[in-house]
Amino acid sequence: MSTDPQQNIQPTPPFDEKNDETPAIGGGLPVIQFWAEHTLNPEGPKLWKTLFHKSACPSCSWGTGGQKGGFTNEDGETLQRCMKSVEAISAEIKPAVPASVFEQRSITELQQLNSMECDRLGRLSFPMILREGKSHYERISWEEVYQIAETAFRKQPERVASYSSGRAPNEAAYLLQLMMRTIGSNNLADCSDLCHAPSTTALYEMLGTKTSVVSLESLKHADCVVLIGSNPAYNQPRCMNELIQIREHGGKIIVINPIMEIGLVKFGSPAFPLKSLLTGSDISSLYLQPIPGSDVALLVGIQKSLIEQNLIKSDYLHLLTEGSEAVLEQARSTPWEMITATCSVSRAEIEAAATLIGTSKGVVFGWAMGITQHSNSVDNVRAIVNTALMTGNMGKEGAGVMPIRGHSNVQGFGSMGVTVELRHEIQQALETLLDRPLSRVQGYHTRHLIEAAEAGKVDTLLCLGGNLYAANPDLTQAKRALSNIETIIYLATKPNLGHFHGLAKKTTIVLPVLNRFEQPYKITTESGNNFIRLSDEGETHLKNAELIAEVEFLSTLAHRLLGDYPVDWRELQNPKYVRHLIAQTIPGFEKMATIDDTKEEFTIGGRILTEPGFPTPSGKASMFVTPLPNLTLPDAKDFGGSESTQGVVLALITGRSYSQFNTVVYKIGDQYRGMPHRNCILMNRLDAESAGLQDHQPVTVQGDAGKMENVEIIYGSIRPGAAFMFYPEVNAIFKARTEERSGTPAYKRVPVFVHA
Ligand SMILES: Nc1nc2c(c(=O)[nH]1)N[C@H]1C(S)=C(S)[C@@H](COP(=O)(O)OP(=O)(O)OC[C@H]3O[C@@H](n4cnc5c(=O)[nH]c(N)nc54)[C@H](O)[C@@H]3O)O[C@H]1N2
Ligand SMILES: Nc1nc2c(c(=O)[nH]1)N[C@H]1C(S)=C(S)[C@@H](COP(=O)(O)OP(=O)(O)OC[C@H]3O[C@@H](n4cnc5c(=O)[nH]c(N)nc54)[C@H](O)[C@@H]3O)O[C@H]1N2
Ligand code: SF4
Ligand SMILES: [Mo]
Repeated sequence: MSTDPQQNIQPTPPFDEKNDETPAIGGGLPVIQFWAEHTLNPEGPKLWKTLFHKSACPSCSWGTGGQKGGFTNEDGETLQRCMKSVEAISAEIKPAVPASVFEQRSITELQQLNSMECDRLGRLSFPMILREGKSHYERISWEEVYQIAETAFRKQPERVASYSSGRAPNEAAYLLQLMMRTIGSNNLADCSDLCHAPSTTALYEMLGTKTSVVSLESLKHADCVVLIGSNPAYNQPRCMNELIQIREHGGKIIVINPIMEIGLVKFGSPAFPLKSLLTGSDISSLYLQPIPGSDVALLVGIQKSLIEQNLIKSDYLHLLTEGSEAVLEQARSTPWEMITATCSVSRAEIEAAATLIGTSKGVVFGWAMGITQHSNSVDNVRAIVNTALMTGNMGKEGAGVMPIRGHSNVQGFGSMGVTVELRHEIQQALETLLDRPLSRVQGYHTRHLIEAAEAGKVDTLLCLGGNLYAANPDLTQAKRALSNIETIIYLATKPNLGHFHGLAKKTTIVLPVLNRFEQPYKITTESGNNFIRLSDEGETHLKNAELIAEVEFLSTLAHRLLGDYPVDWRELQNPKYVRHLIAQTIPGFEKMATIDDTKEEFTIGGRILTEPGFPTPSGKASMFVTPLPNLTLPDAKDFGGSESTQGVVLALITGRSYSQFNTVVYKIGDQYRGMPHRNCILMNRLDAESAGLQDHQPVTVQGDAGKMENVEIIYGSIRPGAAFMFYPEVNAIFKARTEERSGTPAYKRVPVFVHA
């Protein structure tokens, strides 16, 4: 390992096997090619118009666009629009699905479509219904939609539920929870339950806040970033610009990830065409590749080394935290052998990471699904926060903890109260607004919703976007659960697997909605960096279509159910009035009341911590001991394999390809991991060879709920013992093991048996 501070500490990450297909850098020219293909073709003008529209990028939570223009980030910097945004917009400006598709194709035929084929059908443009016993979706009038919805929502409140996905605006999110809570239901399941819920849980109990404490501006001041279980080169590409600049200023990036993601080693960014695009900029200074699910061990190792190197900020801990002694004692007393045996990263590498963290002026810790989608995910987040606190990296510029969020408004949904863990202050404010106590019955998060539905406890489900069916583990169970619900109403922009497989017992309705940049009025969204963006009015390219704004649908339904009491639901058809209620009831959102006049986009009050102190009752942060996980895998015979079956049991990571957005696949392959199609498994050569398997061989991947056949082995830069496959397809083969407190499934450590 190099000790020159300007150099990468390693020449290459430990497991960096390239295959024939993998490029030398992430990003780079293919990105420009993609832009050219999309903007120079016949849809080009429509695409440019949307890119320049003053609206927030619909894709990821990093946040781009809004009032300062489609290419501007929250720091006012331009050229901040990435090709993932183009990919998402391009999918939205497609023509409508011809009515004949639903007239001619039965539900059985529609069920043959894969994710990409569903999306490519086009935009939904009229309301439709699949009636009990019928074989086809048929067109339905809005009046009948409302009649059915009204009847369905008049069931016992505990038997009514919603699920949502973070693309709709804040105003729709707020209305959804207000309507649900007013009718007496707390069943507000949300995609964040499958995503960053463990971050929310741990951050709230430790720091008294539920989101990132770092603003984009503050991130720029960091001289070290620890990026754990997050792949922004694929999923938040503009975050890469920040990492590039931090490196250029002499800062360090530590990546912790079982897969060597090429874009996290070197990334060519179009924002820096001369210095970065072609050759790529260095990203990782140090790349650690632990066993999936072992991050707590690695972080405790870093803590141990910080203690040994005398790099702990004892005064800070004494003044600003509670519980540090037990945490330090755990690190001191955990033997190195146990740490390195659990995470399989060498002591030297762990010590190198600790030195960088402990000697930097400001460290930001960023993480995503590699941390949250584990059965010990809350401990994972706790261990990150503990490490940040021990080194005094909280409550100052250029330091802190930064969960890197998912959908473009998923954080907004949480802020608006779409959660089963409502903050006490918001509950009280809502009770004052509604002039009645809210129900105290514990609501269903997403996994509890599936279990309750399976047990026949749910009559009505409203899905505000998303794909509840395909996002869940064990698709057979998901299908069965949804088929026990009497009425399901989907609000969506595009058809997806859920509309054809997630069918209700009696009535399934699919309603076409306007997307982010087509709304007839201004709407707001919240980025992962706690910044509120205002999107201008827009229009849809779909002529004679019956698209509805989510806000209009929800307020109309609420008005039919509840009339003018306790709020005038009809007036809430205008999002401007919803913003007044938000300002009145959600802490930190006071500026929402005037945003229509001022057009001032803003950072939510109380979220960014740049001064010592925490928004907890004591003003101190709480630290918690994080037990090391026990990471055994089942035996081949537990999967029904015989002694003679050639195969290997691995910890399977399930996640995103370069060309998909969650359950929606845009392109078949993953060019940066060298995986040519969807039915591949990325494996380390050593694992394959140990089982007598080889590159490109078709194998069976067996989970505890099913198997996938003819899966092609692809050798790649993944550590031994781990493998990687694409979701949502792989969700067919494993059952949900979830983290207890947050309910988030362990999608990143799925035991599988890979055999010939
Ligand atoms: N283009 C695009 N953008 C997206 C999305 C998309 O699908 N497409 N999805 C959005 C959503 S909802 C979300 S939540 C985010 C997801 O963004 P990410 O969390 O970045 O995405 P994932 O592919 O799930 O996995 C992240 C990384 O975790 C690593 N990992 C897996 N297991 C472990 C582990 O045990 N420890 C460590 N340290 N690392 C591990 C994987 O190798 C992978 O590189 O992106 C958002 N943005
Ligand atoms: N195995 C495995 N499973 C996973 C994950 C994993 O890493 N591995 N990740 C999990 C994570 S992090 C998440 S967040 C979930 C994602 O779960 P979801 O959020 O439920 O799924 P999406 O695929 O994002 O939903 C896509 C659909 O949203 C609809 N949509 C898009 N834009 C709009 C809009 O503006 N308004 C409305 N009303 N609808 C819209 C479209 O119909 C589109 O088909 O999946 C989870 N499942
Ligand atoms: S990084 Fe995310 S928010 Fe920014 S342009 Fe790309 S997809 Fe949109
Ligand atoms: Mo997510």
